[in-house]
Amino acid sequence: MKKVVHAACPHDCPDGCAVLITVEDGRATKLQGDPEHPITRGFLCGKVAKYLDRVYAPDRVLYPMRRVAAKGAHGDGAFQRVTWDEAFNEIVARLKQISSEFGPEAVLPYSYGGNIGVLNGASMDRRFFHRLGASQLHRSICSQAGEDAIISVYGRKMGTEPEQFRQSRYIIAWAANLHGNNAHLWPFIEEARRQGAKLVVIDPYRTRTARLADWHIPINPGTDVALALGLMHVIVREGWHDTDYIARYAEGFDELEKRLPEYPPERVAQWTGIAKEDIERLAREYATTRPAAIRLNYGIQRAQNGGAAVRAVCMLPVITGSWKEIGGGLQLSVSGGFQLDRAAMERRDLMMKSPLGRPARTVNMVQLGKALTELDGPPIKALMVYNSNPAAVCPEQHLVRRGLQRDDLFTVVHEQFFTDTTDFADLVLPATTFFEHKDLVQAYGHYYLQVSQQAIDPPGECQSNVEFFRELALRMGFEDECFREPVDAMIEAALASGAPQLAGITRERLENDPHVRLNLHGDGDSEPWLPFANGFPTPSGRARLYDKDLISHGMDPVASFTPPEESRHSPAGERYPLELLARKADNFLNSTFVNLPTVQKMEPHHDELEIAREDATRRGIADGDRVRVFNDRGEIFLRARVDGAVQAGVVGARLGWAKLSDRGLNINVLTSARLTDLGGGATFYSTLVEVERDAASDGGACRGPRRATSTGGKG
Ligand SMILES: Nc1nc2c(c(=O)[nH]1)N[C@H]1C(S)=C(S)[C@@H](COP(=O)(O)OP(=O)(O)OC[C@H]3O[C@@H](n4cnc5c(=O)[nH]c(N)nc54)[C@H](O)[C@@H]3O)O[C@H]1N2
Ligand SMILES: Nc1nc2c(c(=O)[nH]1)N[C@H]1C(S)=C(S)[C@@H](COP(=O)(O)OP(=O)(O)OC[C@H]3O[C@@H](n4cnc5c(=O)[nH]c(N)nc54)[C@H](O)[C@@H]3O)O[C@H]1N2
Ligand code: SF4
Ligand SMILES: [Mo]
Repeated sequence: MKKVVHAACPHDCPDGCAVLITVEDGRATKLQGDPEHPITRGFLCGKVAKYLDRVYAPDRVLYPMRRVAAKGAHGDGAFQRVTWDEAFNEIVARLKQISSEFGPEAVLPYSYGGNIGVLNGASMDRRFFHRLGASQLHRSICSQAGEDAIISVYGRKMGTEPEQFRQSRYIIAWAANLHGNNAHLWPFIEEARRQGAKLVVIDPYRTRTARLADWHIPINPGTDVALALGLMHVIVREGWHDTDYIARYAEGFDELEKRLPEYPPERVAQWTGIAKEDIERLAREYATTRPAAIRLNYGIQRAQNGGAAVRAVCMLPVITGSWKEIGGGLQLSVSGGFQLDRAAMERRDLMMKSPLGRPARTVNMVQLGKALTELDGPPIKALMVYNSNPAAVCPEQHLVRRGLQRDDLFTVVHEQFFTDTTDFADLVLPATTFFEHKDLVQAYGHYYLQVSQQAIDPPGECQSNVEFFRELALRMGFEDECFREPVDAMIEAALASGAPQLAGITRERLENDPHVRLNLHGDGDSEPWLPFANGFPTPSGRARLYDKDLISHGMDPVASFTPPEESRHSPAGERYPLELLARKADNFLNSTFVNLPTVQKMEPHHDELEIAREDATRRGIADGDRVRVFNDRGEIFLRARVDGAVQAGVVGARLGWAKLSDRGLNINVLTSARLTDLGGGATFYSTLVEVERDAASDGGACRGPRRATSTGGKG
């Protein structure tokens, strides 16, 4: 028996790929990108192309496991296999006891982007925690500053569709690592370039995209607000702005104009490290080559001033009127186009039925370390982790680990692999991959909606997030009907929001046609869609160049440049003079895929610190030396790669699993839990460090990638 199943990749990636899985006798034997999907166009990224290795990995979690060794211990002998029944009984007993002794807010869910499927990302889990009265998690670790900022200017997270980049004549990839993080936009850009378009990359790191671009502009980290305001300074000074579009569709242009004299190119050059002539040229080319599109990505908003940065960049296509043109505008996230019924999925109203009878308090996920060690109010006594690997991805790793190490903390981790976080779990529960469950999948980089079909049976005793939280709710005695809602009914409910974008899009239709574009024009028209050609979904119908609500956040209601506290422009720069780009790896997905040998081979430089020659020479560091990278929060050891992809003053390193790194710690030992100006987001890219040659290592080379020891998932 051979069949081809249509699935959709639910990993946290803008591309939302359509995946064809070949199944023979119940076993997946091949996968490929759907050639007919308008964005996937027949290819998958390198890591997901190797997905059979992940699904059938020998070290997958296949059965519920209970810790029998001290917290922190992993490998053989750390866990013992238990039945699902035993696991559920223990969880129910502990949650009930903790809720009655400390109140339900002593329970904290912790999830993020492991699976961004509509159901497995946020549905039954949220219902469960809302009904319980658990603390709410502010899911801010990735994009909150940028999301709040784009909404502040445009009213909704929408932008240029990827297909339209082929019509652009000037493309700026602004903090957008296209080859690494957004590979399916690249063919559209190549198509544009064949017709004469120019590609400009603004990134402190020389990504592969930067190397292939027509112009790479390395910018000092955290100074994009100044650059965007400087560009607007030149554009308005030269009269290249679109006065008609601004008059109709923007508010606050007068206030913006008053800011601009503070950002002449000479001054912006000092902050950004970009020559003033280049600022003039970029402004001229961007404003006068039409249509011009900006692919802005979230890298820009992981700086302390990230909210202001995204606001300022989002203003550019407003003042040039670029939103009127096919192939113009900007894309950050387009997820606001989908308008699914999230309220029906998440059921926040259930908090009123919890013992609290009110909305529970909110804990910021970026500050997990603090929450586990020194929170005001009820202490966190139970932590339920799924779709996330906080021991690797969270900043202030030492504090996070100290919290996770607490013996009085009951930690449950629902996972596919024995990650850094399962090293601290009391119970590890086996989770399905997207091959093994059904879901509805949207995207944040295009406007197509997909039903992802289940291709194979779950291996071992794996359960999806939906089924795990459904059963847990029933065993807790929650009687509400929503906990019995079948998966198909949930998909139908998500689609039944009544939004015009979803008119005529039913579950049946999605099951038969895997290439359904949202009804963007509201009338089924498949023409290119210009989201903001005729105004913005704000109360006034205009883009907010001035947003008075920002004042209550202590922000400039327009946008102005304040250097991050950890940057070379701040006093802290004297002690720790190097700005660390604590980046994602091009072939991993945050901390996912890191443990797979075939994927490790694609990422041979993962344990390196990239450093400019002059910074290395000044410190007596040669290529290949083992170096200590440190600040007040801690130290890690990496291998120096001199003349990597960074300019002087900046060093770069990659995110991976802590336990596969030297001394069992990764770069998040060095990053801070300081929050962004807007949205309470993470500031991974506002990190100062110093680097020194590690004399102790003379003769001994740094260890290469290691494999996690199997914890005997097969029991
Ligand atoms: N291969 C791969 N793909 C991924 C991921 C992954 O880990 N690996 N992660 C996924 C996730 S969770 C996300 S959120 C998306 C989005 O991914 P992004 O948020 O776009 O990814 P980053 O790589 O963090 O940032 C993009 C670029 O911004 C640059 N940058 C850093 N600081 C600054 C700055 O101050 N100014 C400017 N101009 N640029 C700066 C970085 O050097 C980087 O090249 O990618 C997704 N796709
Ligand atoms: N230094 C530094 N730190 C960063 C970043 C950075 O650029 N630099 N990026 C940040 C960003 S943008 C993000 S989004 C976060 C990402 O942080 P996380 O959302 O924690 O993402 P991952 O590290 O990919 O871990 C996701 C985990 O979910 C598991 N998983 C996958 N599917 C399922 C499922 O269906 N069910 C269950 N139960 N589990 C599943 C995977 O096996 C994986 O271990 O990291 C942040 N941390
Ligand atoms: S991770 Fe992104 S590029 Fe790779 S298959 Fe999934 S959606 Fe496509
Ligand atoms: Mo992210």
